[in-house]
Amino acid sequence: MCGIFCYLNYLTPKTKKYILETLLNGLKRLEYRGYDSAGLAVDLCSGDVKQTVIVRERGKVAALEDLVRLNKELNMNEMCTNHCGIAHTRWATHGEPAPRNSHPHRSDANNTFVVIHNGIVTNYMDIKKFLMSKGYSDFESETDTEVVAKLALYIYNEQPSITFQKLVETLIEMVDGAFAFLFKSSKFPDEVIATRRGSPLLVAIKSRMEMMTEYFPILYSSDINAQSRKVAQSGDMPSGVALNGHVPPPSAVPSTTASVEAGEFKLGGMEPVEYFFASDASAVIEHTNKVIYLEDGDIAHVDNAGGLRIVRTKKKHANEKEFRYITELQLSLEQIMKGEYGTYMEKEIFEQPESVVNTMRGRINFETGQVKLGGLVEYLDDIKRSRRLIMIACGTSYHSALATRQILEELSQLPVMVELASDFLDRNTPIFRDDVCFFISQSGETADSLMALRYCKKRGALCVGVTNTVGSSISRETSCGIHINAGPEIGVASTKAYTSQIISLIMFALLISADRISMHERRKEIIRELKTLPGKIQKVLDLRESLQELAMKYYKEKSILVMGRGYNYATCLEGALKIKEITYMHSEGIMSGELKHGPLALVEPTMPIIMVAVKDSVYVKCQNALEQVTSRGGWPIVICDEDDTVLESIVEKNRKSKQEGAPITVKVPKTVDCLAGILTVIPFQLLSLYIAVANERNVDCPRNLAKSVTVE
Ligand code: UD2
Ligand code: GLU
Ligand code: MG
Repeated sequence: MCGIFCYLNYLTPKTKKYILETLLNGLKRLEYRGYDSAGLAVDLCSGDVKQTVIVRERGKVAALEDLVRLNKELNMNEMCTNHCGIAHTRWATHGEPAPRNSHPHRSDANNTFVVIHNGIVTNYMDIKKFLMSKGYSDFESETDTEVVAKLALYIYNEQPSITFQKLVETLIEMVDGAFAFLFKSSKFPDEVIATRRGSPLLVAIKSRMEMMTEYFPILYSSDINAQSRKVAQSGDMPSGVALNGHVPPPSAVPSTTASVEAGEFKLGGMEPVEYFFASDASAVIEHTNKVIYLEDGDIAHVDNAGGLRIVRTKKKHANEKEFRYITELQLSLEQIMKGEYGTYMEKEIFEQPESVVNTMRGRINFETGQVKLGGLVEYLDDIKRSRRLIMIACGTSYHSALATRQILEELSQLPVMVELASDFLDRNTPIFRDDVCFFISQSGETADSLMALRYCKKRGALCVGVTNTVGSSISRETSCGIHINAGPEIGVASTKAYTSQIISLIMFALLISADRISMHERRKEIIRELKTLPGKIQKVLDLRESLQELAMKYYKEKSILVMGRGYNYATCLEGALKIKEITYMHSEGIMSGELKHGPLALVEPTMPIIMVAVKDSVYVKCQNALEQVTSRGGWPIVICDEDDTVLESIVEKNRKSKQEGAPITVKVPKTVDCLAGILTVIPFQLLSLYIAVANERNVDCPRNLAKSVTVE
């Protein structure tokens, strides 16, 4: 994830100072989307040929701002009548945070093509090899993005008469993965092309002219040529927005500023106009409230006459919408920052269908069942030869280790230890050269985990990192590892990083067992389920209203007990941790096999209890635990499979009259045992959020806690 911002002024003279400030402010609004480095590209407007200048810096936007101020090439007073500037704030997936890896990336030393990117190009290695074979070898970064800039130049050099739009159309056909791209080129001065597949992007329009239409028509490149011929022949130009034979939507009012020329929809024409491209509306709202949200496959082009058009290669299906809405934003900046969500935590919870895909992107081939973790390739044989695996972490990351321990044992056939970093160090735990130690940390800076890492390294163990932060201490100090690529997590209570950590560790388990014939069916089943996981996560998120109801039932309570076992024991601990962290309510995750050894004494009709039980190998035991609880007057809520009726009837049987009407179950989609924890933890993420909101807690910054615990 990252922030993309572009400012384009056409026939609206602005100083370079204004342009740079606009770009930097836009980036600051998007900083929550990525903040390990930033960069921008602007043109020198005084010469005959516009020269593009790139400025990039590691760290936050403020660091870039300082560097811009010191830049001798940039003349702050220079007037630019027409200009296109692009800017980026990064959250690295490929290549450590460093100026050379920051965006914009360029095609060559002349900055002929510059590009900014949000997402992951999964076939960048193949593209790189191809480009190298064609003599394009001056790569300056380790990113997946740079190949795209070089590919643009390659396509241009092959067909020097190609249009900018055709060039980008050709290029994106060659790129796999997810992206939002912005292209700028000295071959096409004052123009910009924006396109997306899987990453968000919008274009905002600021014009003196009143825009009467709510619709912006789409052009199809497959029929642009045919249409131009037709218009030329007939000689009379349609006056409305009926383009290329497309019938405008019923209530469309012809726009006063839109004109149709040779089959192209133009906005602006010879009128002054300013455009903004951005990853989200927070960056543009201070300039204009007219926004078009681009969709996957859209290519938005602002040409050097200030015209905007949105082109798609071809129509995919007959009833495809042939226009984009021009949305009038009515939101305040504060509202937009977090999108439709009240807090970052909520946003991050709801991002999970997307973040889990990013974790798997380019790593699982769902057709062949192959799993590839680029970061572990060289060490895989060493790992397979090891004597045991030790997972060391703190807090939520520790729970992700617990959640995956069983599948790791099953698939690797190695003993797996799970350790809290602080306790591991307290014990001076014996570590040997043939141990493989995993250090799991969202930030990659967790002090206890980092110290445990140094301890293990000194003793000769192979150290493997699992972190969300490229360039972090754990990422750098481990020999190898997996970046979980969940995107930046701002809320102090970890949510999407947890589910992505689990997926990363499961991918590792799949990888290490790839050549075991006996595991074949099991692996296949897990891979099949990983594919359907995003949809199932969405289904759990759709339960939000009933969880809100549940929160209203519980928010005044003093304590909540959470019980489960097997794969779902980790969910209980993580669920209870979420409740503690942000609601300040006492909560305890209880291994239900331990009930008789103490916790059962807590059970009484007024004690809030949540039990987790899905149909896996411990289901019958969970059923027994539920009987034990209900027979002592306990009246738990059960998180279970969607087709489960048995557990419900057990609770129902013991229902007291005063409990009439209250919900009994939270039903989640069925999946394979080792992935169920991802689906069962989400109700707890939501429940704790709603309880915290009901108690007016500061959800994103709970008292006494910090996002990244860099002190002992
Ligand atoms: C990586 C690289 C990419 C390219 C590609 C080759 C990064 C961030 N990504 O993407 O540039 O070389 O592989 O296919 O540069 N690592 C640690 N500790 C950690 C996490 C990762 O040492 O905690 C190492 C890992 O061993 C690898 C590199 O960092 O050398 C990148 O790991 P990754 O998970 O981003 O790997 P991949 O294949 O997705
Ligand atoms: N994959 C690109 C990089 O690592 C873009 C990451 C982002 O979306 O910020 O540079
Ligand atoms: Mg490393």
